[in-house]
Amino acid sequence: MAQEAPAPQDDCLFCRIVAKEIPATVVRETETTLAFRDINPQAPTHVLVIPKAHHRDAAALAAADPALAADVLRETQAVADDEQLESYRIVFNTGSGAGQTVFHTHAHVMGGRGLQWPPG
Ligand code: IU
Repeated sequence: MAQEAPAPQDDCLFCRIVAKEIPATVVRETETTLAFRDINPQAPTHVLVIPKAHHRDAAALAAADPALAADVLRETQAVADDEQLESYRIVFNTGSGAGQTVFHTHAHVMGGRGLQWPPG
C-alpha cells in the first residue's frame, strides 16, 4: 500500500514544474506523472519523466511507492512510442557522484542518435 504522497517541496525545481510555476515543454501528462523535454538536450529526443509526487531519487521512489515507480516506467515506454524510437536509453542518475543534479526522481529518455556504451 502506497504511503501518503509527500508534500511538494518549495525549493524543488521539478515540484515547481509540476505546479506550473516554472514553464516546461510538456509532452505527456497523467494523473501521477509528467513528461517534459530536457532544457539541455543530449540527444534529438531527450525527455524527462517524473512522478508528480516528490521523491528524491529512483530508489526512494521504488521503496516508498512501487506502483508510482511502475507508472514512471510505463510512461518512459509511452514517450519512446510517441517519439517513434526503435532504440533508446532510460537513465536514472542516482546521487551527485553519478551526475544527479535535481533531487526529484526523473527518468531521462534519450534516443534519436547512436548511443555509446558504457556512458562516461
Ligand atoms: P540530472 O540527472 O539530475 O543531472 O538531470 C537533471 C536534468 O534536468 C538535466 O538534464 C537538466 O538539463 C534538466 N533540467 C531541465 O530540464 N529544466 C530545468 O529547468 C533544469 C534542469 I535547472
